[in-house]
Amino acid sequence: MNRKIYFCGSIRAGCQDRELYLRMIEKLQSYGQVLTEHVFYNIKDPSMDGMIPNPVTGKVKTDKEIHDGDVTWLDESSVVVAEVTQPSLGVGYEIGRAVAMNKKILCLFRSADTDKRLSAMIQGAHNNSTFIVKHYKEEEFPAILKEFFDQTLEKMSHKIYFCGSIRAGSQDRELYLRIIEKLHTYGQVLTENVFHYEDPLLETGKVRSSEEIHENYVTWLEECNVVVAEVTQPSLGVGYEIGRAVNMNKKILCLFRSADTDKHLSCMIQGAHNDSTFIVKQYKEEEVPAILKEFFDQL
Ligand code: 6K6
Repeated sequence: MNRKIYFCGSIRAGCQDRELYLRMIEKLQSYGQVLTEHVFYNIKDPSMDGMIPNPVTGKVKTDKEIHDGDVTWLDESSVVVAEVTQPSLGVGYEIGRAVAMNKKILCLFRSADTDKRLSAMIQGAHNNSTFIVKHYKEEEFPAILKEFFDQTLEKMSHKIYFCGSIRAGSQDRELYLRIIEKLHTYGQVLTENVFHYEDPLLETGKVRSSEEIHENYVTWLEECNVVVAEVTQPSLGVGYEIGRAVNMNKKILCLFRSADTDKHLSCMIQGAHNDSTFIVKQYKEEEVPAILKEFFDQL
């Protein structure tokens, strides 16, 4: 399963719920990979936080390394699940960052186990779709998770065909991989493997003929419902894929970084923009999450 889940729970603010967090993480594992699981397995009390050496390097992480590593995981994840009964600055910070990153968020509060009220900044962010707050008892957790992921799955079930230049120049490969990572929030990216290999001919460990590659990719194009194309580096293959996708009535998003090139976008692409099924966006990389959200929300 490709889905990456970021679980958060209090550490320095109080680790008394650690055993509960571990039981929750275990349940979460049937829905995806829990990126932060080892944090809660390793830490037994808050005084040990920041003092546990890495088993491989023998080094203890600085707070800056912990912060930067966690923010990278947060960015990689598509779903955030936070146990918010024990108020924690770190968890509040993670939730705030996650909202800004357009993640799907589930906050869980055991009102019966505390005399405190949940912060209005969390309770008030509930919107019944991307930000869910649930007051719960532990035995209700499996049903809450099922409902949350069933709804999330429905919204995240797109089959996406991503295209970017390969033989015409693969200098944007790292950018493509970052866009693909963001696309995972919305569904499965059928074509992603080819961009993971520096030499795409070795994608399957064996060299494939152009005919085999063409047939394979046209099959995926038929299967997908959405095409996202990074079109800054002009590529015959990408132009071909977009042309075929139009005839197959796919929803198409073309992304062009005008500030990073002295070329103009082909008028065959720019001129196909119709503000509904064929969208062309001039963009900067930091705008990708918001552009994708707007595009997928309209589908
Ligand atoms: C813990 C276990 C092994 O090494 C550590 C070092 N500490 C942390 N490692 C990773 N994430 C942490 C650490 N301390 C806090 N966090 C993040 O902040 C977690 O993702 C929690 O969700 C959140 C807890 O914040 P505080 O303010 O309660 O500490």
